[in-house]
Amino acid sequence: MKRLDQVLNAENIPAELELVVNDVIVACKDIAFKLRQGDLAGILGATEDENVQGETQKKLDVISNDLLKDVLVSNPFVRGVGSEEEDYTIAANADGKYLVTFDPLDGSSNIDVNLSVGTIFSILEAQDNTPGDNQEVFLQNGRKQVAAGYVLYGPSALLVMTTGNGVNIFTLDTTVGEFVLTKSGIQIPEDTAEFAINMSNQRFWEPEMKQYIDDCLQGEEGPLGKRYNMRWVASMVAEVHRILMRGGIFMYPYDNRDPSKAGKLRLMYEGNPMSMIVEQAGGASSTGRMDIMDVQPEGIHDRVPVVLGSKNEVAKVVAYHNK
Ligand code: AHM
Ligand code: MG
Repeated sequence: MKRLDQVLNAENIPAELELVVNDVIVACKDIAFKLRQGDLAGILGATEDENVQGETQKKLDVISNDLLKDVLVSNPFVRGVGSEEEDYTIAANADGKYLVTFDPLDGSSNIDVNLSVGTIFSILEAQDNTPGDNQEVFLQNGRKQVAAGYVLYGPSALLVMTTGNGVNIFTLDTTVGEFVLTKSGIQIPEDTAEFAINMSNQRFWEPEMKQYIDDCLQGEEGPLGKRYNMRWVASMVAEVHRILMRGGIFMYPYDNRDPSKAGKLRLMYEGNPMSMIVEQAGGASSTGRMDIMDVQPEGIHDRVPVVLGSKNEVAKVVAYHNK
């Protein structure tokens, strides 16, 4: 079976990029190990701090963030890092070419109940000499990503990633501590009858999204003409992975709970990397009105409405928004 480095070599990506990916993975393996230890390692529970998003940080949010940050800022090819858990972007090496953004532990409300969580990462190239502690250098749209991926810490730890040459899945072989290729050329089925959305926010959605879900709930008798099933893991990594494996549509739409936040998920740490993976697997990814990867970020922590998954179902949601 092929190891991650062998697969990346075959994709002919620059050696420096490979070394950056490698460091992300070194940190993820450590996170995977700590998650396995769980309560035995004293890592569960919350801290007393809030992150820049106004969310209480879990101990493991902080530990995972530090692991990724520490390994990446000492990589000579990294200009800077941006994290969901950091107020500002952090400078690494002035000569470094790559910018890494990450959500160190996505779905962190699942940590203390022993359910799936994940790490999401995105890699961009610096376009000029701006240092990494200036967020401007990061503010590129998702089409500029040179690599994106996630590690799903589930029953097995899986690395799912793309460098723009399709999507590969690697499984962590815990007997040797290496990710080995277990699936390649992933293709998301174009049609689906399975949606994932947090229905408790329904009253805060825009009318277009309300209408689509109302129509799904009407099943065979409704305008969409099929019976839908629903899933909600509250862990985007797990939802996206389910969609890669068997199709589906995942939505965290715009809602007006807080008018300053255009949805819950963040463009640079969640929206863009997941969109690159989904598109590379033949799926689609939209805000409901435009492709997520065409959204121009204005700030490192920008939020974005997310509708992604099976191509034909995403097209239906977009059509509701265009009506
Ligand atoms: P997080 O990055 O703080 O963990 O938040 C993102 C997560 C996603 O993984 C998931 O889709 C969503 O938040 C769940 O939200 P909710 O708690 O509203 O169900
Ligand atoms: Mg997240």
